[in-house]
Amino acid sequence: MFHDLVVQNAQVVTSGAVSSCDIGISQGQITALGIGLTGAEVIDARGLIAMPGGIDSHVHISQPSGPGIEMADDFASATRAAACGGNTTVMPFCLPEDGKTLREAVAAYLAKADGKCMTDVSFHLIVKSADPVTLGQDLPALIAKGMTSFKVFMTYEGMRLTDAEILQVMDVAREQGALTMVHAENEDAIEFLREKAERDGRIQPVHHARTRPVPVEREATHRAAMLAEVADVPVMIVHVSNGAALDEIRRARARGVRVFAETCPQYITLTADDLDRAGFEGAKWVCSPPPRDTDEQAAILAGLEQGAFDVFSSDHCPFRFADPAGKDAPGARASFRNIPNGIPGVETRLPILFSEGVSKGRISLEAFAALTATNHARIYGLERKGAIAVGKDADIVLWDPAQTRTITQDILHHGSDYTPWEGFEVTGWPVRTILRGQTVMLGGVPVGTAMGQHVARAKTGARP
Ligand code: DUC
Ligand code: ZN
Ligand code: ZN
Repeated sequence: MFHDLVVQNAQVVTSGAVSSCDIGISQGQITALGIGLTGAEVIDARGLIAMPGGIDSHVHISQPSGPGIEMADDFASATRAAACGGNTTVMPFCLPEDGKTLREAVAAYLAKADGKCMTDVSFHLIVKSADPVTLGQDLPALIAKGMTSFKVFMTYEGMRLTDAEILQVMDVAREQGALTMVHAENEDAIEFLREKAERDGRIQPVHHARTRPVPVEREATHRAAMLAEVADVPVMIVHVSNGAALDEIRRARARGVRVFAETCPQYITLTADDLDRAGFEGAKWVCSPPPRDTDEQAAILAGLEQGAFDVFSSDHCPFRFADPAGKDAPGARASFRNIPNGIPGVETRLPILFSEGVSKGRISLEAFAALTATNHARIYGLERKGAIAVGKDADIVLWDPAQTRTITQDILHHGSDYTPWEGFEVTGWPVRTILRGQTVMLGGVPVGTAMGQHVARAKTGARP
């Protein structure tokens, strides 16, 4: 068979194996794996590693973030950065603005993304109200359209649901074949600590981290797993930041609860000390849960090595630093409470895990593929994505495992005006990203058209 495109001589990685072979691609799909394949176009990938294109199943793009606050990325800039960081699919969240239904919000997001994306896109939903229209009409209709996962919050006034409401949402997930994702932090405990801190004049960015300590995440993680046990559904605990929360997940799994776990680059590379930089600088690292300390980093790395995590995502949630519509929001210098939560990271997620995980000998290439692509596809129902296998979309990223780079703002493509990893050195860098057979990044430069599409997903809720 003569293919449209052949990637020759790469070391090809899937979640199950590594082998030296060619990849044959026709009409945007992988049509053969073998030796000596021929095609109209040939990419010589000798010395490179071919991985499934990264799937980042936790990103925030153009999400409403409060009056006067704007995210630093729209769909064009976020997916350009994603493609340059080796990703071929991103999964942003769809959050309804006050007074809008979830279905109206989805229609608005689809319109914002349409024709702008350099990667494929597939939306999760955010359920911030357990009202009858959301539970009885919007969720079933949107799940039927392939948006088969939704996030609920245990923190943030105006977003958080009570335990009773989370159970109701989980029940819909159970009935309809969707997966519930939980942001696990105890809001009442945070507010107790936050009020005390403010009363004492502890208002600097570092107090964001000090008022969201490990126990508030540990307790909420335990509660989320218990609610999933009661509702008899699988659950995804997103952005796990510390060993105690991971232990709660392990304990729940040991008693048979189906708990998936996600962690992110910030929890293996950053600490709360980053929020303690001089003046207002620490606001650059304000995200929730906050980065912890080096012991917790070690616990998360050990979890990655031991296979305790299913997915490694960025939680890309970008704000500009020097901007009153971003980190320097009105009131942000008067209290950490008013600093928008989130950091950019969609472009740096894969190099950080490659470097900290693969290059440092902590995880195998196969585990890297599973953590960055294959498991995201399996858990969230992206049936054509996440593996280099015949019949899958030809979503591939070529890595130079020997290339060392220093991450700096000026090599990145996101809309933020800083990176939390300024000066961070990595070994291993993505050099070409291929989306459905078309190159969208070459040598660090975005190329081609905005060919990204919205991808409907299969029903979810599989056992971990
Ligand atoms: N939770 C997220 O998942 N992302 C950014 C902020 C937050 O609290
Ligand atoms: Zn969250
Ligand atoms: Zn997030």
